[in-house]
Amino acid sequence: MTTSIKQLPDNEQVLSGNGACGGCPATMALRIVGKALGPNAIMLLTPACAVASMGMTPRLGYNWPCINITFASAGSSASGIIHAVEIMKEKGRLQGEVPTVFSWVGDGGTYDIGFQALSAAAERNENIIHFCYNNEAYSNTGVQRSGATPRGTWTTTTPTGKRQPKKNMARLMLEHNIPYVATATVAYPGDLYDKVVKAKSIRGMKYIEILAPCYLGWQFDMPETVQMSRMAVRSGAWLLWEAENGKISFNNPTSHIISGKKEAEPVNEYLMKQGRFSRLLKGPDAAERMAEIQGDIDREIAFMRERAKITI
Ligand SMILES: Cc1ncc(C[n+]2csc(CCOP(=O)(O)OP(=O)(O)O)c2C)c(N)n1
Ligand code: SF4
Ligand SMILES: [Mg+2]
Repeated sequence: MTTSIKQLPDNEQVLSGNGACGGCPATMALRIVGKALGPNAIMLLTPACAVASMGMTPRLGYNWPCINITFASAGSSASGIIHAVEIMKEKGRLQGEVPTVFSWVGDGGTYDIGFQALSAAAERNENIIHFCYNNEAYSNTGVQRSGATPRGTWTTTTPTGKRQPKKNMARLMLEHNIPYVATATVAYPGDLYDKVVKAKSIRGMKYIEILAPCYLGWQFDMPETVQMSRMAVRSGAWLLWEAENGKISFNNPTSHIISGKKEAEPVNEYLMKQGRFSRLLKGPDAAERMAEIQGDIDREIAFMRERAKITI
């Protein structure tokens, strides 16, 4: 049974007065992650909105020891920290439980700039959790395209809409044969919470990616953040799944789409709600480009349906 929002614990690791935009989906997700991890954790951050949001020393918006590192080095820095704390524990220089070491990194820092170190940490099966909060762009620097930006999206570096499909980072992490990979999003907080609790209990490398619809980059009204997250899942543009030791299972409502019990909603309504697609959808080739986006989604659903049958 998925934990309900009412059952989430009261502890808060994200403090009030931090500098995130009101209603920021990444911060919303971090609150839930904090409830699952608790206070005994060390957080690593690469340059991103999450860093700009945390405030200026000596004030801090997050209730953990936080380390700001370079864009490229989340995987290697987190590896160093977990080795250090585990050795301290071994030598009796650390009392109590070894803290959870986790990276909180955007899609730019995960898909693109930090990929090499992350892939290497996964191959070494380091005992860390890498979270990617995916707002599908480099938001903190004014919305540039990333490897996570879907086809058709306007960004400042794709003014006529990105021509290429996004890559599937969670699937790439799965192919590293690590013990746990999961996807989540803010409209399903219990699902995210349960996945983080599970990840915390597993030794080795864990990767959790959270779709975070950012009103600023996606250009919709901020109160619709959760609705946008829900529409992404219902249209199949974002699939909720997890893989323990390579075995994939799907979570509701994605499981109904994968099993064929329910059809994914057509993507049009989801796209039309977002200003980042508006130029595209008003153009002369709108129907063709919308069909391309729908094609990307249908292909991914079909692929995951088949991929889930393979256990490595
Ligand atoms: C090597 C390097 N290149 C570029 C930058 C500038 N920069 C700071 S934050 C940022 C965007 C980060 O994007 P993402 O990781 O997706 O996080 P988001 O801003 O969307 O939260 C960029 C490009 C940097 N700090 N270091
Ligand atoms: S720009 Fe988007 S991701 Fe960044 S703080 Fe604002 S709402 Fe959050
Ligand atoms: Mg981003």
